[in-house]
Amino acid sequence: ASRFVAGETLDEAVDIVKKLNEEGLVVTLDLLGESVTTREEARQATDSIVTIFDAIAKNGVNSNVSVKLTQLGLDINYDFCLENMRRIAAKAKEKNNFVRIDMEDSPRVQQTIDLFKTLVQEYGKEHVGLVIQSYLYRSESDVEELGEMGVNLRIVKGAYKEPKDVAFPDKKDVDDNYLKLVAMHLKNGCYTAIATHDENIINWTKRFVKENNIPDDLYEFQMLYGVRNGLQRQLVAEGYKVRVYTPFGKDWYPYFTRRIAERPANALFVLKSFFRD
Ligand code: FMN
Repeated sequence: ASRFVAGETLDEAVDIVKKLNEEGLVVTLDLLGESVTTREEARQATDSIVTIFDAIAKNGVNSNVSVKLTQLGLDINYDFCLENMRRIAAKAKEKNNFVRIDMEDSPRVQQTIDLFKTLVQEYGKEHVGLVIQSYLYRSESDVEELGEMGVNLRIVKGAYKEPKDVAFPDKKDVDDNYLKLVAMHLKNGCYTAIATHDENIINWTKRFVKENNIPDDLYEFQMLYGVRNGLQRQLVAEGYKVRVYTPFGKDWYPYFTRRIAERPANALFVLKSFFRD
């Protein structure tokens, strides 16, 4: 397996989940793939994702699943995508597990939120969660509204190239908004995943939960597989819950491209991974 991807097959990925679990980390598995253009591809992705929940249950590993709606046909047809997501959410519920919908680029945000709300009504907030990006101006009002529903959110900075009429162009504003969104959601008593490798934000969160007596079962840290491995394990040693976002599969290109955009030094690791098997 390469530095950022846990193999091409579900079996390889499950083996990696076992190893991560042994180190005290929990996992969210992600079948690589996005922006599909045919119903056939979207149906296949849906079938494969349903199978992930069976493999998690069968192997008794601690993992949930993250998905992207453009992998499930959002760009083809909203109702078709909703039907695919219903199959996935039903499976998550059947296995008493959880599916989180990743957030993609800004033209898809409204549809993603609408679809998510429908799923929460049908399957319950224990089984479906969403991602909110702190670089978007709209996110504060989204978190306010989603907070009233009491849903589980992962807060991220945002990984897509966005125009400045929708997203803060300055890093400082993105970071400030991140803290604001985390504080809002936790104070609303809602489960919050703090997904970042930014130690300033992580340290701020540690202080915030202590000062505000936020219970341990209301939040977790999340990081990407292969990124800041030492920090992931250090947080586990300190007693925090840490979930590793672990992608697997063949369609790794767009995922790698975003990782290189975030940190050009990652390019070397990506290049090296071409020369391994
Ligand atoms: N970015 C998105 O735009 N949508 C996502 O759904 C998303 N999920 C993420 C999940 C995890 C666990 C992590 C750690 C990051 C995720 N990101 C996502 C990427 C972040 O937006 C960001 O680009 C990346 O974490 C680098 O910024 P950092 O300084 O916060 O680590």
